[in-house]
Amino acid sequence: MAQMQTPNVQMPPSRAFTFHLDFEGLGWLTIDVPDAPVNTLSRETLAELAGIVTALEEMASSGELKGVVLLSGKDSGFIAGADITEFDEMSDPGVLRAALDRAHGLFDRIEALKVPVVAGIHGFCLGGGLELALACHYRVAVNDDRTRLGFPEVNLGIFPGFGGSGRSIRQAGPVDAMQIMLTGKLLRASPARRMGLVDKLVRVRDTLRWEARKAVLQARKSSPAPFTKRVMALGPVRGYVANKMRAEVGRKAKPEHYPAPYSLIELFEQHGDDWRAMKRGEAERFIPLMNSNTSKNLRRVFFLSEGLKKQGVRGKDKPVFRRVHVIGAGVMGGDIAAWCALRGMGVTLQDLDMERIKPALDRAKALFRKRLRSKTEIDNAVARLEADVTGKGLARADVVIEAVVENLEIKRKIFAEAELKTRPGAILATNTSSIELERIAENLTAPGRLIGLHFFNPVAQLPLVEVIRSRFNADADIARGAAFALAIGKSPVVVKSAPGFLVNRVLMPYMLGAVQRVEAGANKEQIDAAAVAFGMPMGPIELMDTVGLDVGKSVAEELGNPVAPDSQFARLIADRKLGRKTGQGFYTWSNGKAVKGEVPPHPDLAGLGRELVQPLVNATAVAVAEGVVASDDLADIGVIYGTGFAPFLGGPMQARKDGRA
Ligand code: 3H9
Repeated sequence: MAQMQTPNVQMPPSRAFTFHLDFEGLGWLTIDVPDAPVNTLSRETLAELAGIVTALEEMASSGELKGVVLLSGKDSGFIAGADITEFDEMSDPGVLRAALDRAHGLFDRIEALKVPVVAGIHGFCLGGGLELALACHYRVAVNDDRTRLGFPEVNLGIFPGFGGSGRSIRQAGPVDAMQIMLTGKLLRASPARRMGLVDKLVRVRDTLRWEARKAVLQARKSSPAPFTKRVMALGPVRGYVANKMRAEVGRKAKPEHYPAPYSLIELFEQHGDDWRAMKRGEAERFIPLMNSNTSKNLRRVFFLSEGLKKQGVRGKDKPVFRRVHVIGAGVMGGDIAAWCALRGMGVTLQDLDMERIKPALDRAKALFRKRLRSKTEIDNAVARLEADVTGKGLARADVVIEAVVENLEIKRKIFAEAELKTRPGAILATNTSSIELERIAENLTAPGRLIGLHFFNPVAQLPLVEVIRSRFNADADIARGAAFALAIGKSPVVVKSAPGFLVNRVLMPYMLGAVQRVEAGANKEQIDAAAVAFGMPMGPIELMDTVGLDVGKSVAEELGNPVAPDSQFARLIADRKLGRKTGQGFYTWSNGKAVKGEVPPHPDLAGLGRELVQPLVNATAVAVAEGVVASDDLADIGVIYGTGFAPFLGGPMQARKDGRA
C-alpha cells in the first residue's frame, strides 16, 4: 500500500466513499456502500460523490492532486447501477428531472476534472455504474470470469439516464452502443474492450491498482470510436440504421408493451451523430418511461425475482451440493443431468443401458459447447457427467432426481431403493408432472424426504423450477430443495402438491380454450396472433404444438379435462400428428418453425388476446385462493417464468388488479 498524504483540502464526510491521497499525489477513491451486498448509486451516494468532486476540483486546481483512481471496495464488483429501490419515489417528473440533472452535472464535472480520472473495474459494472465509468477518462478492467459490463436498463423498461446513451456511443460507436443498450446484454471484459468501452485489461484484481496508477501517471485518455464506426450515424445512413434497429427490436417486443427501446431509437435518430446532443436529449424521453406502467411492472418483476433468491437455506446450515444422481435418461432426465453438470456439479446419469444414456450425453456435449467458452471448460463438464447403468452414484449423491416415465409403481420402487442406499441427508426428488407426491412418498420410511423438483422443457432455457411440497414435508425439506434449485442457477417457486401444480394448471385452461375455439371454426393464426398482441411470447395453438399434443392431452386429462374422442385434437393425436416433434400438429412444421398462413383482419386483436388469456388469469387466482402458491407475488413470478406471461403487465394477478387482464 502506498504511503498516504493528508490532503490540504478537507474531504466531506461520506458513508459510501473513502479517499486517500498518496505520496505521488494520486487520489484513491473507493466506493463501498455500507450494509449492502452490491454498490448502487442512490441519491445519498451521488450527493456524497458531488461533495467529494468539489474537493477534488480544488485539489486539482492547487496542483496537489495528480489524478484519481475510482475503485470498488466490494468483492461483488464495481457498481450495479442506480438504486432501483428509489425509483418509485421518483414518480414525480419534477423530482426525477432534478435528480437526472444533478447526476448529469456531476458526471460532467468528473469528466471535466483537470487531472486524469481512471476507473478500475472488477465484477459487475452495470447501468449507472457503467455510466459513471464512462465519465472517467480511462477504464481498466479485470479480464476474469466475473467481470460484466452493460446496460440492463431495458429490462426495467427504461434506458440509460445518467448520460450513458451519449457516452457509450462516443466510446463504442453507434451500432455497438445501441446494440448493448437495446438488448441489455452484459459483456465480459474482453468484448467490452474490443468494443471500446474499456481501454485496458488486467488478468487479476490484485494488479488493477497498479495498472490504474500507471494510467494516471501517464495521463492516458481513452480514444473515442473511430470514424469507421461513427459513420453509421451520419447523414441518411442513420435513418437506415435506425429502421434496421426498429425491425430487430420489433421481432421481440412491441412498442405498446415495451416503449423504452423504441424511444431510445428515436433519440438516436434525432441525435445519433452528436453524443452531447444525445446526452442532453436523454432526460426528456427518460422521464415518461420511468413513470410508465411497463417500467413499474418490470421493476416489480425484478424485485420478485430477487425475492426468489432469498429462499433456501442461508448461514452456517447452508447445504453444499456437489453430486447429483439423475435416474432416467430421457429428454427431461438427460437435460436436467446436463444442466447440473454445466453448473459445476458432479453428475451420474442412470438408466437401464448405455443405449438409453448415450443420446443424453450427446445432447449434453452440444449444450456444453454452446454455453462454455474454452475447450478445458467443455472437457471438464463432459468429465463431470458420468453414465451410470448400475446406479453406483446413488450412495454418494447429495441430491437424487428421478425423471422416469409417469408410472407410480416404478417411481415407488425407485425411491424405496434410493431411501435405503442414499446418505440420510441427501435430497430425494421427483420430476413428476402429474402424479401426486404423497402417493409416491407414502410407503417410504421417511416420506418427508421426498420433494418434487419440477423442471420445464427445454431445461437449459426455462429458469423456473417448481419445488413441490407434499403434506409430509417440513419447511426445512422445502428450503433445501429451493437451495438446490438456486445452486444450479434456477428460480425456485414453492408449490403445493396439487394436480398440474401451478404452471400446467394455469396453462391448460388457456390452451384448451384456444383449441376449442379453433375446433369451432376460429382461425388458428388469428388466435395465436391475438395472444401475442396481448403480450404472450407465443400463441396457445403454437404452444400446444410445441409442447406436443400427446403431452397436452395427458396433462388435460390429469386436470379433469378429457379430450373429446371426436375432436380434431383427438384425431391429430390418433394420426400421430403430435406437433413440432413430428413435423405436423395443428400447424405444419418446417425447420423448427410453424408454417403460418395470413392472419385474417380483426378489429381488436389485443382485446381478443385478453379474452383468450382470461382462463389463465382466473386459474391463477384460484390457485392462490387454494393455497397452491403462497401469495399473489409468487404466483405472478411463477407464471411469468413458467409461461412467459407478459412481464410488462407484472404477472396475471397484477394485471387483474390493474384491470388489464
Ligand atoms: C440504472 O442504473 C438507471 C440509470 O441509467 C439511470 C437512473 C435514473 N438497485 O441479485 P443479487 C440488490 S438502472 C437496488 O442477490 P447477484 C438486490 O436487490 C439499474 N438494489 O446479487 C439484492 O438485494 P437483497 C441498472 C440492487 O450477485 C442485492 O443487491 N442495473 C441493485 O445474484 C444483491 O443482489 C441493474 O438493472 C440496484 N441496481 O446479482 C442491475 N442491484 O440482498 C440489477 C442489486 O436485499 N442488479 N441490488 O435481496 C442485478 O442484476 C443483480 O443484482 C446483479 C448481482 C447482477 C448486479
